[in-house]
Amino acid sequence: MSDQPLVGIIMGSKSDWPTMEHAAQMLDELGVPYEVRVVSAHRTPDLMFEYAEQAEPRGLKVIIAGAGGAAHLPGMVAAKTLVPVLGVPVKSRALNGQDSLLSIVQMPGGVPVGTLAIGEAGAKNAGILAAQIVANENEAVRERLRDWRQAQTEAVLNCPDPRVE
Ligand code: RP5
Repeated sequence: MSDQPLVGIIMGSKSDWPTMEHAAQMLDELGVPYEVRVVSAHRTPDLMFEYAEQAEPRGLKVIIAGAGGAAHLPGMVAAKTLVPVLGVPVKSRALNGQDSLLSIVQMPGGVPVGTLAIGEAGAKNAGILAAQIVANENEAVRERLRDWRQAQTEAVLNCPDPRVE
């Protein structure tokens, strides 16, 4: 596979990275090329629109957008591109990410954002879901996803006693 990024991971602030790196880790594990950028809806609005407009011509197949608090980034990017946008609500300091979740999930009909869970699990699942979207046109990624799922299942089945590490 070429190194041309197929997934764009963007986030509103550097402070979102400890959450969003879980999406990147999944894409590393599944061998999906991606790029990572800080793109803020509020602090760099012009960059946000440019990123969204250029996503499709640059060959991105999925955008994972993480943001916290007044989390407008995923929705505003979705408004400017047909590339599917997965939104990750980052756990905010004030409201534990409930504000982020509601900001991202309550899109008006007609402009969808696929919203994941708050925090690390959401970022991890966004990485897996992005790989699944890429796998629709990429058999190698599909095979790696199949193996990864199988390994996850076996890890549970092989260790049914919760007291054993
Ligand atoms: C949002 O504001 C970011 O996505 C981040 O989660 C939150 C706080 O940003 P910082 O003040 O840490 O830069 O735009």
